[in-house]
Amino acid sequence: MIKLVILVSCLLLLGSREGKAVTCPCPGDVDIKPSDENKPSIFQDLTKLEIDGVLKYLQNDSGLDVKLGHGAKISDTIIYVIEKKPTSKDKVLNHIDRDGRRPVRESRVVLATSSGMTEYTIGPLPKPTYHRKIEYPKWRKTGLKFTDRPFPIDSFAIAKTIQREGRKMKQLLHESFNGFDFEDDCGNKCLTYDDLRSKVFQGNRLLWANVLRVVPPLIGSIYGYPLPLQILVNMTSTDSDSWNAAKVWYNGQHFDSTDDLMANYINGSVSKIAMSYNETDVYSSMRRRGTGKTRIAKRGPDCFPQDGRRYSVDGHRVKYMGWEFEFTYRQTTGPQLFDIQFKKERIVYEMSIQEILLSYTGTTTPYGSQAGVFFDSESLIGNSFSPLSPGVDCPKGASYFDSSIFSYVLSKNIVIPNLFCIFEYRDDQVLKRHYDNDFGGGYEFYSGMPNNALVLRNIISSYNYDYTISFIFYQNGVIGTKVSASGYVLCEFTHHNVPIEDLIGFKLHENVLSMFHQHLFNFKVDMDILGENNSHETLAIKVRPVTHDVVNGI
Ligand SMILES: *[C@@H]1O[C@H](CO)[C@@H](O)[C@H](O)[C@H]1NC(C)=O
Ligand SMILES: *[C@@H]1O[C@H](CO)[C@@H](O)[C@H](O)[C@H]1NC(C)=O
Ligand SMILES: *[C@@H]1O[C@H](CO)[C@@H](O)[C@H](O)[C@H]1NC(C)=O
Ligand SMILES: *[C@@H]1O[C@H](CO)[C@@H](O)[C@H](O)[C@H]1NC(C)=O
Ligand SMILES: *[C@@H]1O[C@H](CO)[C@@H](O)[C@H](O)[C@H]1NC(C)=O
Ligand SMILES: [Cu+2]
Repeated sequence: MIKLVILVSCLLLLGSREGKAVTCPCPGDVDIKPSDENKPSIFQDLTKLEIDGVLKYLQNDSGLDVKLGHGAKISDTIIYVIEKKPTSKDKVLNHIDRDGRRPVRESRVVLATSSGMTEYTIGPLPKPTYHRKIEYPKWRKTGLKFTDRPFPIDSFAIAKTIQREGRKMKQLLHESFNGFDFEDDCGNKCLTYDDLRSKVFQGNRLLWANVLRVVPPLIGSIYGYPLPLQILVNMTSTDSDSWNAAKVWYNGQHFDSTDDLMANYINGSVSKIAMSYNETDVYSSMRRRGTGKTRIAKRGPDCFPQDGRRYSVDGHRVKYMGWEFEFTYRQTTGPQLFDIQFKKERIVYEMSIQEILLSYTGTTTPYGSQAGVFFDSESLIGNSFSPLSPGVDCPKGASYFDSSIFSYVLSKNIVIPNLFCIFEYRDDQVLKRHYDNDFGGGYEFYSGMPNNALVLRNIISSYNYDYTISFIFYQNGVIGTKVSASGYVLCEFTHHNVPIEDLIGFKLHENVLSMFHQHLFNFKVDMDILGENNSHETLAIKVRPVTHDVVNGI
């Protein structure tokens, strides 16, 4: 997790672009029909028009007193989620398979208020006239209180609190970290922080912030420059101006407040540290190191359609060889596929990401050792989008698709260019083959089939991480899902004298420890093979004696 300021500047950049499929400079046509904003398909998430309709209703007709944008205070009611309310599968199938009534499109809206999180159904779309509060399920005894609210909503207030606390420590910061500080005019000596997750402890809403150096130039990342300073932000009050540091950890010592730390620092009862900073010794995986490996500058191989694309896209519906499916993008969970058919038979009703989680363990710092499990859905997977870069994220010849989504940071709908890409590629291995060897240097027959497949790709950039998610459709009816992780690891400060066997993580630089962690990706797959009545069977293997006709092995 990192200061939201960075995220917002990207959003603004992206928000200004609009358009549909981006074509590429490759030979051949691609049959793409843009989707009609006025006629979204039954599976499609909210269109721009529908998000605007819900926003207008919330602001002007609902009486819910929502506040929009940066002006909103923590105690105000703000909009966290506006997405399509899932339509029940029965109703969808009744409409698409049995010509039944088209279900009403409604939205699911989550508001963050000073008393907690509340959820509403707002409809009908695109011009809502009603809202219904959704009651909590019976198993949940209480609603989600203020202290339970997702901390990414409060990123600005957290940043302000840290800056406020940081100012009180200016002398310590300058002496310990070569003049780096949290001031607005910090120039090229600025501090920032990352945070992993908030936790509620004895009714208090708390978050450890790990102080980092911003290292110019920002090619690469701040994540790898942790300092021996961490701040426990107390976010319990509904008035963020009263948020403060409930604990401060400095160079291995704990203090109850910034004032406490500073009083002890000034009278000399604190063990100090002075971290040197060498501007030319900047380490980052995103910087080119050394000279190129090839003697002649030649480009690597590429993959592109030889005779034009073999798929077509109508709105959000893709057709490729025997395949047909629909894709959409949801604010809370990101990419979703529906109605996946092979040879005109539906085999999957829905396939989607539901959660991406991380479990962290560090060594000795409070942030690292208390990190625990972080759920990406808390900052909304769909809002952690990443436009795809043609030729890098997807091969030459891919088709790109934009999508609109509600941004809780800006309280408005934004259009994300190149959110999805589609391309056909050739895997390096054959799909099937046989060489019927006659063992005399010849063969009876050979047959082989190259493995061409269609890929629908989307990349989730959740703060420091980038998850490339691919849905792959093979010629033999197999569907593959593939996720790969890139980006930066989160790091904590480590003393150079900690023995290597005591480190829970990998040492990347003298005082930099990349914490041990695991990534877990949770997909939903609703398979409908030969109808909707699926069954599940487990086959256990048992040993039973069998008498063979052969005698003594003859
Ligand atoms: C809500 O109503 C006000 C005043 O009637 C109007 O200025 C504003 O544009 C409306 N908001 C939206 C989102 O339509
Ligand atoms: C956090 O703040 C709340 C309310 O402002 C206060 O009651 C509580 O004592 C604080 N907790 C800690 C650990 O300082
Ligand atoms: C320094 O100040 C702190 C806080 O006022 C106090 O607890 C501590 O005893 C002082 N130490 C010395 C060496 O004066
Ligand atoms: C700073 O780092 C560079 C590159 O590693 C090195 O050549 C130089 O000697 C360092 N300067 C100091 C003052 O340590
Ligand atoms: C599926 O199961 C339901 C409930 O058991 C049953 O009523 C229905 O006839 C079944 N449908 C098919 C196609 O087997
Ligand atoms: Cu990782």
